[in-house]
Amino acid sequence: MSILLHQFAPAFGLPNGSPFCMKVEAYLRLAGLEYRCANGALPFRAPRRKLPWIEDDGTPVADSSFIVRHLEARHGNPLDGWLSARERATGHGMQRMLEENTYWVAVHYRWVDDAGWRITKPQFFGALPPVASGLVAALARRQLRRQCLGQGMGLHTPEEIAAIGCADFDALAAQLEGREYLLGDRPSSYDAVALAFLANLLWVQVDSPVKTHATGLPVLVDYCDRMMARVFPEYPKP
Ligand SMILES: N[C@@H](CCC(=O)N[C@@H](CS)C(=O)NCC(=O)O)C(=O)O
Repeated sequence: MSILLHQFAPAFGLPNGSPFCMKVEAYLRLAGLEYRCANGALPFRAPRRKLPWIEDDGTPVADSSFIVRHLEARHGNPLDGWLSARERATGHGMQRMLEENTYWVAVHYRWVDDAGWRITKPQFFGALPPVASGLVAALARRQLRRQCLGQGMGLHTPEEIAAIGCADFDALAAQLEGREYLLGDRPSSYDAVALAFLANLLWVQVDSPVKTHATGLPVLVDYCDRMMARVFPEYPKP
């Protein structure tokens, strides 16, 4: 068995600055699958022009959710077999919220907001030679700004974006209240999603009203800290 995970290089003191890449690596670890990382992959070389993607014994699979479904089908499903249809539905809803909505709040704070961009730019582009770095970073920022507008998040005022993000993390906190893992006392694939998005908010140096709000919710902070210690022990809390 040979699983090769193509992803961005680690950033922000996390295994990945992309929550989608970090989700797949967290899933691989939670599921106990052996894998290797091809860090520093380029999105335009990926099968769907986004990261992550994997090669599983040479078979390419793109998109973090399709990757997880593929791994379950090919290597067994040690994480989600215990879930009821209702629990699965809850996990699915939380995942869609984080990936399709909260993600764009994070894009705003990292790529559009000037203060966030000053932190983000060196993390993602600092390894390139200086002239190329400035140019590539500016082009990427313009693309992300356009995507944020096209998706609709970028059309909101800063206050509205903060309210949207805070509401998502309130919902995640309510779901985690009194639980060790997102859906109960055992981990599921949905914990890979929750961990990736929480760590990419709470453990990243980009400040925002959403991060301040989530930092004030002990249920989120505790979950993030204990899941990071369990899944990525080589990455200490900043
Ligand atoms: N639905 C995809 C989303 C992946 C995604 O948005 N990846 C971003 C990084 S977080 C990317 O590769 N962006 C590069 C680009 O759009 O050029 C998944 O779940 O894998």
